[in-house]
Amino acid sequence: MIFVVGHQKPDLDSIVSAYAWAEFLTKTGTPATPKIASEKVGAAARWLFEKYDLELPEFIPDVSGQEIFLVDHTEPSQSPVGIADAQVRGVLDHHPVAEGVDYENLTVEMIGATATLVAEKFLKSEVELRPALAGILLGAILDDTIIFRSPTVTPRDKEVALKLAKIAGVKNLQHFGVDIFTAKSNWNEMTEAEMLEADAKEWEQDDKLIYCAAMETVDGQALMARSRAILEALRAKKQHGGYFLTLALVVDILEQQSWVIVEPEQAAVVEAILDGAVSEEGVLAVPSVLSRKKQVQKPLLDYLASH
Ligand SMILES: [Mn+2]
Repeated sequence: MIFVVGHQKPDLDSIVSAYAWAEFLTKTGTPATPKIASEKVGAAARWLFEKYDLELPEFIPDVSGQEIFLVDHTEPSQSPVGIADAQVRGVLDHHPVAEGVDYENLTVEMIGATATLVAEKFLKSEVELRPALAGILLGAILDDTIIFRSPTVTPRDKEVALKLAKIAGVKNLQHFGVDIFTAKSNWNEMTEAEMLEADAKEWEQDDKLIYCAAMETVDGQALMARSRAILEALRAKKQHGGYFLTLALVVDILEQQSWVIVEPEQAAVVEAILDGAVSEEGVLAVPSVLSRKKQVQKPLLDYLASH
């Protein structure tokens, strides 16, 4: 039995790709079971699987001694616990391959979602792609590409998405995408401290530790009405976590409008990499910033390396 599993911060792409790829492997003669590398599953995944009446994969606490197939990452630090003692039988991913890994049967393509790769495997084969599976694969593509708005999207993702929509009977991709992001935008159920933990990345440059939370929403105004409380949570996080800088990127995916929330005392660092001035309330509107990786992480670390 092969376990198909994604990374430890399981997003839709990671969970859905594992689910669908395990089905493909099983139907082509290699028994496989999907797993999730975290106990915490986001609201969007719960919503999507429920919509299609599918059962979410179970949590696998440790993959030591198991045969596994990795999806949506290669970075060992993101892999399930026990990865060093597992046999990796293959990889499907759309991120640059991590340095130093040497996995067999590696398929990595720079497209918008791993789910696109998985869907293509079905579409190019004789294996039946049932409507529910097409539905969750489509959902993962729409989520990972921010409904085709992310700079990472390619024509292949769109082409595959249209085919999946036909199979799943989805008439309006935009509406389906908004439904997913609405399911994900359960910020009103969270405290500001919880909001900072939901989708966070940590980076380090010259011993300076940075914490950057991202919050995607379909109602930026409602979320930004809480910016003062978010700023307080950022201050507390910085103090307790020993960070050089803590910041939050709020993205309204419908209006394609973003904001950075940061302590006004740290305005200089943010203003060095993004246009505009941080307000006294610690807010900077950044209309064209949709990608934390490309538009915040890289310029910020480059800036800190040279200052
Ligand atoms: Mn992905």
